[in-house]
Amino acid sequence: MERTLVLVKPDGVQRGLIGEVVSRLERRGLKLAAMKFMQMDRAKAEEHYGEHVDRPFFGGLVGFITSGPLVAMVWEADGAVEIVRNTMGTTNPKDSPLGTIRGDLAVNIGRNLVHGSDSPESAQREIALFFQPGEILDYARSNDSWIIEP
Ligand code: D4T
Repeated sequence: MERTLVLVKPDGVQRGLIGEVVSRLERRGLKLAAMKFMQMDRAKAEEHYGEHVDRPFFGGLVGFITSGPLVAMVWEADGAVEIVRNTMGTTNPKDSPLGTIRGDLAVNIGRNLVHGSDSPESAQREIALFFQPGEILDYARSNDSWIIEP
């Protein structure tokens, strides 16, 4: 089953939106496989956002993501990467449709509440940055056949 990394960033924690984000992903039908409340250090943040190292917003981004606790999670579904990104909306909340997390709850690209991996390959790399293999749980969900056609 495809897995993706989701972060509720420090702005989401400070604004009391952890439950809202988790609830939207649960209600969508995604399955939670791992969850951790933690603060990222600078080295992990620079690795996580390594693709943006030459962009002008890199310093601000690393400063922001390390500024307070965040929630890191692994969610599963067939097509989890795409489903999570659709649920979150576009990177810039001002362009994000109503009904998405960012479209409903955010206004600024530098405070866009959540992160979701952008490909299955990024997801594997990012999940390994936050979780040991043994922290990702495989379990049966009793209502699976009401969410996924067997
Ligand atoms: P994240 O990684 O936070 O889920 O964002 P996205 O995957 O949707 O978008 P991204 O990698 O292009 O950007 C990473 C992160 O940088 C912030 N950002 C981005 C910013 O502050 N200013 C900018 O101009 C851009 C492009 C927002 C998300």
